[in-house]
Amino acid sequence: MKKVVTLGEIMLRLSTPGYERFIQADSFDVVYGGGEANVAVSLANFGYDAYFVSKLPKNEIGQAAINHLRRFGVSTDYIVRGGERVGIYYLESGASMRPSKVVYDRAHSSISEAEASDFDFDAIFKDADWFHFSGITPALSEKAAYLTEEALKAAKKHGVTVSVDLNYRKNLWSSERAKEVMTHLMQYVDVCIGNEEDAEKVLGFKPGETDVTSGELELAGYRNIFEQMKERFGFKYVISSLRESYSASDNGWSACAYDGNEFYHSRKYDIRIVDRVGGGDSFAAGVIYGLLEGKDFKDALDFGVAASALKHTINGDFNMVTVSEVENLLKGDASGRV
Ligand code: KDG
Repeated sequence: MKKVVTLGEIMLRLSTPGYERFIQADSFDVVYGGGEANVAVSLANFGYDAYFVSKLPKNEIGQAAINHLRRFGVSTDYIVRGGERVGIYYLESGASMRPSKVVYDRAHSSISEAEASDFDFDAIFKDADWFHFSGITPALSEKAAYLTEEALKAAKKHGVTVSVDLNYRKNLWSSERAKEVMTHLMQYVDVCIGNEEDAEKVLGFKPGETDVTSGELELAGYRNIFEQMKERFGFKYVISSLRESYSASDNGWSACAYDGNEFYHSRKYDIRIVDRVGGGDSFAAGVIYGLLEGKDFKDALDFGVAASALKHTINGDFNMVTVSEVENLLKGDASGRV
């Protein structure tokens, strides 16, 4: 079985019930989530040995986060216990023309203050097939950025394929700081994944105008920057998800990718969103699965988009769908509402 490793932070997610506003809610719904943990959950559901590497405090909330990961099949053997706290994020889900809101309370979380020496990266990567990280972890603190680079060095030393989800988070760092840190980390990356704003905010590559022209996305700008990114960083594949927002809850969902030779725009789905958080993570996980299964990059992209279209129908950060559910969607009507 393929062994995939992700590194990052899992947080307690407190969301207002239904579509209530923060100032209106009398209670919160509880789940756990975090970009790289969400990727691990998807990959565990696809049947891989998915390991999530992190640090969580030795208290019941830390244990609850671990239990939550285990419940969905993620291996937690490399999670180190200690430090002060589990990070929290508050979510108010948007609807129609009202966008979602996120408030972070994650300063001094255990992983943001972890030392590289807390982890035995050689043991973690020696038999791994894939390592995935995202722009969220290096944004947490200087220590977390250092830890991420140490993990990347070890992954490369052991010949592990590396993917990144650029995942720009404006509440964690400025675009200038993101560029400084992430540009340096790109030397370790084989597969670069992002969304419409990530390439610009994190690496300084703007796809140009991406507005909707006569119902069609303008894709020439993506091909252009993908060529430049591949040239500059030597990525094997450059990939972006593409969201056409009809409203906060109705979206077109597709992706595009470049392998140095061909540029491909995936199938598109029109989705009515139940919960969009983790949509990008489920997409990254689907692409990773497709590539690890030896699919052509276009099929891997279609698999990622379909997996992610399904995620948008599931409440919470995690994508609990199986390979056959994704394949069934791929066999069905690609233009149908999910
Ligand atoms: O991609 C989804 C993440 O944004 C969500 O799980 C919370 O990890 C999170 C973050 O840092 O925003």
